[in-house]
Amino acid sequence: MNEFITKNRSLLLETEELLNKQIKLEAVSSAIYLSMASWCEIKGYQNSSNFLYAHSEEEKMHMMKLFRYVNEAGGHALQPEISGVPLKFTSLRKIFEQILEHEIEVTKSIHTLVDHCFSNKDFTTFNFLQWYVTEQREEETLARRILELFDIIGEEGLGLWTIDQEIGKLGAGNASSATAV
Ligand code: OFO
Repeated sequence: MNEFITKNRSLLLETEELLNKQIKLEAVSSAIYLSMASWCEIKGYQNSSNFLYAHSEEEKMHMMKLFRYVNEAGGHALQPEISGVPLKFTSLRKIFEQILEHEIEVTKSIHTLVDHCFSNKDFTTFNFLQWYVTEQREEETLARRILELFDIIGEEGLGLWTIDQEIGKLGAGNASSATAV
């Protein structure tokens, strides 16, 4: 890094490290959702599969927003290495339970970053991260609403087919709000 950039970098090294960790987490989210989409597709849950393919793309976009921000702020965004992505799943319900658990972890990680930026008076990054705070609230709510479908509709008979249809509708609503961002 040249002297001008070193003197003018606006990111603390610790902040850069945390942002790179977040980049990796978003990349992992994208990879897991892609794997889930594929499993749903071969099992015949076409609407859930479409929902998850779109969700995987969204997570990639979350990763790229962070990636570009780190370099713009004078840091170095690191291409994350990902391994150990699960390829098989036990049920449609289990997939959405795993998604909720995963998103709760992502929210915690974003909050750690926000807290760190506030404590270090990095108000620019703090401000940048507010988008993620709102996004995480929406993603957790969506995963909870999908899980409610399993309890309300039940999985017997045509239950799973109906749940898959409803997931398709929730996904379509979410896609239009995502493009509005
Ligand atoms: Fe759903 O994780 Fe991105 O922000």
